Amino acid sequence: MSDGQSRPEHDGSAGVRELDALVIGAGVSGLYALHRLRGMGLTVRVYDRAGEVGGTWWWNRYPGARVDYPGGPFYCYTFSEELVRAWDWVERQPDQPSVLTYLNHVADTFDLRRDIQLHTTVQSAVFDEAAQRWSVETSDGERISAQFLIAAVGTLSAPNKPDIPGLDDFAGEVFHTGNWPQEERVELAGKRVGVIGTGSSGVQVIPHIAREAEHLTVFQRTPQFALPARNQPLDPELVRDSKENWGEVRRQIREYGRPLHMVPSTRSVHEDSEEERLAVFEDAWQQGGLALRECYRDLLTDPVANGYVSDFVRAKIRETVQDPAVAAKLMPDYYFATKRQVMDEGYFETYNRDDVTLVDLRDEPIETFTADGVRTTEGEYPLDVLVLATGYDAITGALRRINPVGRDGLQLEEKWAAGSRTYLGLSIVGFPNLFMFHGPESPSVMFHQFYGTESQGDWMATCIAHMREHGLATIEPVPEAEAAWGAEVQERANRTLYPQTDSWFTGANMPGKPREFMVYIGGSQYHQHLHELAANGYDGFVFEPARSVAPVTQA
Ligand code: N01
Repeated sequence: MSDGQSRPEHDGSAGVRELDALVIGAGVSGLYALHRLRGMGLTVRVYDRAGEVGGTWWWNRYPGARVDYPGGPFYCYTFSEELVRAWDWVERQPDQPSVLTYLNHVADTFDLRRDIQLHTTVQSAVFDEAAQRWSVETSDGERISAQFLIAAVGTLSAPNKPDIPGLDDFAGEVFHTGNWPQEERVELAGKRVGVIGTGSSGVQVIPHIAREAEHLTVFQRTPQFALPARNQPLDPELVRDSKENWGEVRRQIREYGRPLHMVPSTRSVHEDSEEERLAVFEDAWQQGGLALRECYRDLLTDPVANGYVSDFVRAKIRETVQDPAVAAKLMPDYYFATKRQVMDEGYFETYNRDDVTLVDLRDEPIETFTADGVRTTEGEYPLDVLVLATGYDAITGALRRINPVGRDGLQLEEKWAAGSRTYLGLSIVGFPNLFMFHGPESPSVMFHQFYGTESQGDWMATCIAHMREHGLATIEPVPEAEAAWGAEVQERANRTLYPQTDSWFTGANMPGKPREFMVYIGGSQYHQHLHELAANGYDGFVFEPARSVAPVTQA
């Protein structure tokens, strides 16, 4: 394709499959990339180690897994009115089986499966400078040469298995929420179950396990400001109106990154008296979902404002949990909402059960696992089953584990050793023709996931079309653009309280990971900027024509 022509898929002489674009991952982004790029005549193939399409929604099938954000009826691709009309969500926060069914429906609607290879892991990817293409090898020994390497690897797909002494000696069953058994049902009745982790996954799974197990012990390191999700059936009128006015709904998603009924307030907490403030908080609490985070404009920027809402939530936890000693262990002390907001359905009530024990690891750290359970500094907890709800090496982990090798043998691990460096969270200096969906320094997890995917995928498609039209073989950002982008991302984050909290947004959940804020705050501006950049000649990128012609710099 470097000469503007697609090559045939197979180069028979060398036994190497030739593609225009190789996509890693068959989740939300990978499916869109395939649909979009194949639609413009490229040869595209998607590889995924999972047994089905769906990405995170295939792996995370633990009891209680559901969209923990009021997405409905908008937890979907937005680009196709036909697709929107053909699908009906029934709940505001669809459960995992529904989302997986939806993604399978998308794969069928656009006939995607014929270009998706499942049960196949991309093991290595090396940029071949002479060929101006990526050389890729998969777990089944296939070799592929692709002009473009598209990482649709997911932001929360590289599970974090903590390094706890003795964990491998534990004789019971161990499950990670992000790698839950696919075929068989996990039988918990009559068993003593331990859960480590109280993030979104832990908070979702804990009430379900408590109802099923003989006894549940929760090992908590950081208490959470979990908010009531208040999931509910969707209002049929809202669904009908949305479908009829999809253009307008899509505009709102593009502008706000979320459904319109969740637009943040423009009011400061300091404009209200204490009584008014508490009434606003109470109203938002009753609405559920993210309403509390959005009810004043300064909750995430002003420590005093954040203190007010933090106190409000702590009081709610105290009201809900009957035993004051247990409630005390559940008091969060970081800035409210500066970890990814957790939504709950009966989480705090779970601690009122006689068959649930809460262990505060700050008071009694784990010494070791044994064959029979866990030993902390204060005692022994016998277990039959352990659930690790310990999260992910987020945003950068999945691509770092593949560790692509760019120009001059530069490994991504080395490039990102001191922190992720990208231009627009899409591309990396030294890694030509590598595009990332939801990479570090993009809005990723802080914007409507499907719209963000479509916007980035459309940008990639437009860029590739531009390259074809002009006979260009490679695209790569220039170092100055990468440095300036990184500075802007940090500067935006530093206007908020987010960087002050240890979270997976900052890499602080993974021992040894460089601390940096990995998300671009200001999603709609990002997407606007992307498309202006494409219209104005790709400022900050350098293109190379096929070998033997001088580079064209557009920085
Ligand atoms: O992971 P987390 P998660 N010893 O990193 C604890 C998305 N999601 O899987 O806070 C003891 O948030 C850790 O403690 P601490 C969503 O974006 C979406 O729950 O680091 N504890 C924390 O309590 C979410 O944010 C949905 O001190 C250890 C927990 O494990 C993201 O995925 C559902 C430990 C990890 O929490 C990740 O959520 C679920 C150790 N060594 C998730 N190591 C839906 O929308 C870690 N912890 C459906």
